[in-house]
Amino acid sequence: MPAPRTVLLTGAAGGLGTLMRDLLPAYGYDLRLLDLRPVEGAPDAIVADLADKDAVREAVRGVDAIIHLAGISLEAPFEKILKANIEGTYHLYEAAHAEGVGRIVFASSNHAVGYTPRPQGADPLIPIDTPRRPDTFYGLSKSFGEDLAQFYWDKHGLETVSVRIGSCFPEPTSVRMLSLWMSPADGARLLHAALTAEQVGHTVVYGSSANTRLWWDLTSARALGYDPQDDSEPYAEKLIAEQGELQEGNEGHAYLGGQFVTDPPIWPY
Ligand code: NAI
Ligand code: 15L
Repeated sequence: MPAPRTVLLTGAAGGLGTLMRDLLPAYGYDLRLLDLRPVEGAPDAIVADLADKDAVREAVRGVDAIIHLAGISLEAPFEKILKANIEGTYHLYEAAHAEGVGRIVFASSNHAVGYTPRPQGADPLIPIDTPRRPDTFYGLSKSFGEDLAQFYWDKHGLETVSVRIGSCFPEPTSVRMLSLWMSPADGARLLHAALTAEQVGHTVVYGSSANTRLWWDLTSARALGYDPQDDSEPYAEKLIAEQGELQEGNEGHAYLGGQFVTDPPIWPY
């Protein structure tokens, strides 16, 4: 696939969208922005709900690829998740197929596999083909998104890289995040690799930096050309002094999904 230039970025007003719309233009992308909410500093951004099939179809028309970040990013009642993440992602894939868009990078999440026990001691890294074990309705919607992506590849030849993002924030803020953190700069590197790698079909990758305390296997991400440059380790001493090490026997520390297993943060809207 030739390097895509015009890329639709959904969820552009969100935390990750804001970070990525600052970083991705340096890779040569011309971004078209979409969100349910106005995008600060971007009066040309498309303000639309993924529920609006016609608006979604119009938004994807003429782009080379899509980075799909929009949706509910925490736990919520199933009905809300159904509309935004499940039906919304379906509308995006239908529109992309109808308009001949070749590739989508889908923001999946560690919460699609959140009930996977976290590796301890000499345990091996979690492989990319570990069975999906969603920890919330939110994680379930990401698991659906990965299946949807596989289906559109098998049925229609529409390519996707599903990125099971760990925690992409300017800095890690918890001891768990020392293992899952993806620096914004590595996030942009990974999205660029996912947009430009040859023949991805439907490829699933984990999305994090090259953390010393990594829990998962980055081989499939590296195979796309991703070469992470950051490591959360410089933050470790301070976070561990403040919060203590993760404890055996604490259910909220036992799984990849952390607190989402026991007491998930709730989508506030
Ligand atoms: P966020 O909640 O800050 O941003 C999501 C954006 O989607 C918001 O601006 C919201 O207005 C928009 N949105 C929600 N429903 C919509 C709809 N029906 N139509 C159009 N826009 C809609 O979330 P964040 O952190 O920026 O995450 C972006 C994506 O990455 C999400 O899909 C999230 O599930 C995924 N992700 C993020 C991680 C992270 O560490 N930030 C970790 C794992 C996954
Ligand atoms: C996610 O999937 C969320 O969207 C993000 O806000 C973080 O909570 C992240 O996972 C995480 O597990 O740290």
